[in-house]
Amino acid sequence: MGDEWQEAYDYAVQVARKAGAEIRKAGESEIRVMTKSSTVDLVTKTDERVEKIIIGALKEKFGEGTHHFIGEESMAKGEPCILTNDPTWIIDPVDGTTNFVHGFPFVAVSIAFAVNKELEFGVIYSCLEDKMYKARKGMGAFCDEEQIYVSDVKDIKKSIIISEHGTDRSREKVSKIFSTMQKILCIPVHGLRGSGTAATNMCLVATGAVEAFFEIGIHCWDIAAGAVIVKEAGGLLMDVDGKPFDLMSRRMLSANNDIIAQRIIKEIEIFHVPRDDERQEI
Ligand code: LIP
Repeated sequence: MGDEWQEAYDYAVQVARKAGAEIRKAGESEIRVMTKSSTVDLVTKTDERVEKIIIGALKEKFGEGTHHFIGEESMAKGEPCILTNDPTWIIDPVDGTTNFVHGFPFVAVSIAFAVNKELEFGVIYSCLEDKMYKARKGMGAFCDEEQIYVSDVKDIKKSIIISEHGTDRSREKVSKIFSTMQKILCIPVHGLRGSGTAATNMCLVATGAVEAFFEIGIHCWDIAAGAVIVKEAGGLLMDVDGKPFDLMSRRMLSANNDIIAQRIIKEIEIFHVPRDDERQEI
């Protein structure tokens, strides 16, 4: 693809850093909390305001008509979540909203860019840590200009695995999530972790801090940028049943290698979640 999207990539980094500064500033004042799909699926005025800042900056730079936008908060208001062949920005303005509300120090701005349904680049700014992760297809993954690589661990018993419990609190799903976590913990692995933000979790895979992260229930905007960063750091992505990665499926396993990935898949108890691109009741 050459340098066709280099300007967009560089600009996405600038916009992510600006959005992160807005989040830090907002965190110093009263945060007004609202809810979406459940009482624990939180959203704040900051999520909505920062998404408007990001999309506004991108529209100003690249025009209103040609580029499309999939943003978490726009989707929450009922906009269709359909990935077409058009240049498309996939945005989570505040990944880790619950962390943001509680002052738990992992909150990320996640911006990805796809053309012809192929992810071209991803940018994740962990704004409370002030760490800028980025990757462009075929050009490596970086954290603050230092190239990053996944772990070389192949023995699951020497791994740390990340999973999250998400926002669904139905007993059926919670029991499957925790039964899966129990089986993985008792392999045994060195540890189970979760930062509370999928984007940050994927950066932890990409830096080799952990060997894998999987989750059922995330959305395309949580993982699109992280997918590029993990792949460009030498990792791999797949569906939680081992089939090919499907950005809109709301299921994802990212790992440092296939040995670790296949061992985890054996333990995952899968439950249904509607796809991001299925018609949803508003
Ligand atoms: C979060 C995801 C995380 C998931 C949380 C939440 P948000 O995204 O990044 O993986 O477990 O439930 O969905 O809502 O903070 O942007």
